[in-house]
Amino acid sequence: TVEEPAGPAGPAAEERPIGFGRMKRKEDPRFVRGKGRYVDDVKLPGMLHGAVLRSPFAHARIVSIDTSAAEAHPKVKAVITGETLAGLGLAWMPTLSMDTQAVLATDKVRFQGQEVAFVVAEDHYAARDAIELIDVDYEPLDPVVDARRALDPAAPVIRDDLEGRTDNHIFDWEAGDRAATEEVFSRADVVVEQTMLYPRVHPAPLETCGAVASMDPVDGKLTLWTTTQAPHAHRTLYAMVAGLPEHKIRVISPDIGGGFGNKVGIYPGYVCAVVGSIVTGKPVKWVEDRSENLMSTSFARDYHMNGQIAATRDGRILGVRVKVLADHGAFNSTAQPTKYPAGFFHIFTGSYDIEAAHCEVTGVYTNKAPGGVAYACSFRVTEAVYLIERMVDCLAAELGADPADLRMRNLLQPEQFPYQNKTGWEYDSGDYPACLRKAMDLAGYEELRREQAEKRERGELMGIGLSFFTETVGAGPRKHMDILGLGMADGCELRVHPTGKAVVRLSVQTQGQGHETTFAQIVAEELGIPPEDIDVVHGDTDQTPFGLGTYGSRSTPVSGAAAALVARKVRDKARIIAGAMLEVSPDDLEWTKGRWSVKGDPAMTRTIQEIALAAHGALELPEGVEGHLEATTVYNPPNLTYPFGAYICVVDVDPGTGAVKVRRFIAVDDCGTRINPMIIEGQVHGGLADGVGMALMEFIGFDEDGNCLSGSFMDYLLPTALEVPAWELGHTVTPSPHHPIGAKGIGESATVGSPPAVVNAVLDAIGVRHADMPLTPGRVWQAMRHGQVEA
Ligand code: PCD
Repeated sequence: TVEEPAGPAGPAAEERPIGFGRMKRKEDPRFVRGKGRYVDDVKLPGMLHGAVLRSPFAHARIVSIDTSAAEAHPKVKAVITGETLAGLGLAWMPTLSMDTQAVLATDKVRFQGQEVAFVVAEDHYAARDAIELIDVDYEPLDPVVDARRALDPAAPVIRDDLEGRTDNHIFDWEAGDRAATEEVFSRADVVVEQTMLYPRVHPAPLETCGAVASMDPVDGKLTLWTTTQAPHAHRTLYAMVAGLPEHKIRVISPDIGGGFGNKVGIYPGYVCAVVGSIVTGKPVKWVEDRSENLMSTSFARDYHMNGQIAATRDGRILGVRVKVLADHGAFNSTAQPTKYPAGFFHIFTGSYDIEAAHCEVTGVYTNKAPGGVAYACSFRVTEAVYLIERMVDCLAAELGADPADLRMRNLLQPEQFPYQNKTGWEYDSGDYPACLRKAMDLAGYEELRREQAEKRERGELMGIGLSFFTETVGAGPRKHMDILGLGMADGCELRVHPTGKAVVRLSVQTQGQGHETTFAQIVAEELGIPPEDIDVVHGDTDQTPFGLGTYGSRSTPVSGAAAALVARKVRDKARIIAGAMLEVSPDDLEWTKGRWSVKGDPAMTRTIQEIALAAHGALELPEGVEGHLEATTVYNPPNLTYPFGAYICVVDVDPGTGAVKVRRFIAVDDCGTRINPMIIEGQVHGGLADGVGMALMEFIGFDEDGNCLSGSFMDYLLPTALEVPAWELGHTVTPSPHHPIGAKGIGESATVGSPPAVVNAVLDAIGVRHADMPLTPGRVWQAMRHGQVEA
């Protein structure tokens, strides 16, 4: 492993790491030259263009649809409605949560922006013009907009398509020990209760969702270029749903301009593109615009939470209990492993050594877009971290304790790992106090508190907010986790060519994380082949082994392990071949990076490149050893990995306007063994910006009729370089004991950990116990006047 040099540029070319270390991304020459190849760049001969007609109403009965004018448009090739699809058995599709979702509405529309019809035309503009020519007669119905009213007996039933449905209830779920929790609450000196909303937000990737479907009428093979984070899972689902033979489907996920959970699910537009291609016999492209993306594809969060925390007077946390009302929108298409309808929310006990915990989650339908995706979040861990980190601050306020002291007092201790938490998770490793101490030192915590006290005297509002988070990433062990029955193990293949260059084939798919670099580094670390000599192939089901895809920061924990193990298999085979080359027993050889040498005689040595050539050459191989140098593996993780971190945010609030300035942000992350520190820093920077965005400006709002108020970037505000400070990063390294290279995920840590730090800082500045995100100037101003604001 190369020492991490200072400065962002990393080592000069001649010092580039053969393995882990700071190294510029192999994919960037393509991206910075504008040579990436995205779905919308795919242009096929004779390709047609599709557009979706969407519902203007949140809830309405469809009386009739007249497509005749659209069909008469000279450039239109097909108009597809729910009725067309019903004829093919495709009007409804299964969701990731075993619910059903309308591909194109047949009976009712259930959210504003829902897909009603699909037009295929010669060009994109004609398709867009023609959807305007479709005449739909709607009979508006009362919508259910507020999840807290969804279970009112008088509330209209949204999913009357489901047999026997009389209400909007989806599921009840609980975790932890209710009785033990009641017991600790009954003997607590202090109980603090707080209601809070984690508002509906959107992943808002730079590239929206889209697909190009090409059904070859001759060989019956469907090729689908699509913005997917999970190409193999998508292929299998298309096979199951559409009844197409799986080997006749090829899903290609080319360069993807950001996923963030938005590209995990299958959207009606993809299915329509496929049907459009089957109907017209031509390739069909569908790419949604920004408003369609914000209004109809997967939202995230929307958890109404009521938390209670119990403690002793001297600040020992005893227990936590939570009730959640989860707004899942019109179709339950939340992404999470089957067993967990509330995702990994039940890790809400966070990083603290507590005696008992219990949570109850109720999911409901509302007339809003479906989704509930894990936006930069391993299945609801974001909501969990927000809940506990806000509750700890509420407790600190109640006790008059310093939030850092209170956390330090209750953090799990290094000797408690592996730690079995009270709701069923086994945390693999950690040194939490060291991490928090490091963040406090980087921040100059004590000095900041002094500065704050002085400023308070002058009427200046400065706030310091902390959060300490534990994530659970790398889903997951097959025996506990599947999505729609597909187990969450990942395949990997490695082939070393005769000249010692290699190709590694992954089941996961990068959306900007830098897999072409880091997976080459993993193989390089294990085999000593330089990363630039290792090609990473991914995102094409015809070219790669099966696996469940990239989300929940699972690529490094699962596929990263597979890549290391497949390289070790190759290394073991290389040993036998090296033995034959050197005419010694393989047992007499020892490995140093890149070569097998005779123990005690380092001159007797063969490099991995020499061995690769011999493996393909004329050398007589030992009995039982096949030629060539390659291997495959499937990795089923024994546990998830538990990255963690300590974040400190410093804000200044304008007492006149409520405007928040994030002045400093200190983030100390621990993701175990670090493959590429430069990429890790990029991941953390991105996630911190996400967190500041959610805390201060992002949310998908609705009016009382269910009109979406956040359908463009004029209303859905994303943070820019102007709203975020220069991040101050640090790290600790606590390897995962069960991962072959000790690595944990990092991709989502900062998005998960940062919102509570920002919110805690703002509330600390204005001396208010709670106000719901996003803390826009208006809300902060209101909170300063009224003491609390709930959304
Ligand atoms: N790493 C390193 N080391 C360690 C770890 C890690 O180096 N220890 C690195 C790797 O290799 C990569 C990255 O880092 O490259 C990341 O990783 P991870 O953690 O494993 O993760 P992944 O799986 O790969 O990815 C995923 C994530 C997610 S999930 C999200 S949201 C986001 C993140 O990722 N997204 C994105 N980040 C990012 N970035 C970008 N650029 N883009 C995008 O889209 Mo979800 O669930 O989907 O919601």
